[in-house]
Amino acid sequence: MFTRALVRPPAATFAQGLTSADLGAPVLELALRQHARYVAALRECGLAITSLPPDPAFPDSTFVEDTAVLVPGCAIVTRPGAASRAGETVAVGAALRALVEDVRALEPPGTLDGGDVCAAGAHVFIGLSERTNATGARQLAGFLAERGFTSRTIDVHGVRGLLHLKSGIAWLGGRRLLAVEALAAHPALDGWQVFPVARDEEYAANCVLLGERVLVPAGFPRVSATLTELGLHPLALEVSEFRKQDGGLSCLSLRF
Ligand code: CIR
Repeated sequence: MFTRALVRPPAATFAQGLTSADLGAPVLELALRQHARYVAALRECGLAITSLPPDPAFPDSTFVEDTAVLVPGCAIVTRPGAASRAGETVAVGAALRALVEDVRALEPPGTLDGGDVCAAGAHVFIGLSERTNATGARQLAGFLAERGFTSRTIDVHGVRGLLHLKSGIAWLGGRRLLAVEALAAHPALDGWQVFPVARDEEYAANCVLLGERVLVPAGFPRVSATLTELGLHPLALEVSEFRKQDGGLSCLSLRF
């Protein structure tokens, strides 16, 4: 179980970040309120919070998940695939060095966004995407193997609506996964118990398991019902302003 989370509230420039969603411009005040509630929920789940100051030089810097991958005792600072986000790793790397014993870093020409990394116990699924290339995935797999984790890649290029692997898949404990239809039958998921997410609830495939609780976006009753049937406790959070910027629940924190 995680004991800590690193977060970074949205900066004044948040609306200038990257997005492919056609949902309108985010409202900063509302994003800040939603972020504060998200952080409170992490606290309610028992996590100690490290909050970095917002940085207006990086409009997407609230999506901290993309800048590092954490496993017990080790952090791997990524090389985010979008040029405008590359510098976000400086502050996150510095913060992690104060909190984690062993901090590694990916190297060029590897690129990888943490949103492409879905840890499922001792196994890790790594998405190959517009942000994560094969070199970055291979480097990460090497670091993970040193720590005893197995891994497998899943190519999500061309999967409609998926910026990252974790936009379409989440670990629910044990051998259980939540997955959008386009990924549910992927060979990498053979041997896993996959709970499919209906087309109109795909955004909720990105949820965050914290012990028996699961942070889920508000407004997706069937995903919440699936989680409840599995004996989990969904905690619904409003994240409309982050969705407008292609962000899901998981990308707003690094949990370790
Ligand atoms: C981006 O395009 O990089 C941001 N606007 C959204 C990043 C979302 N990250 C994530 O889902 N892990």
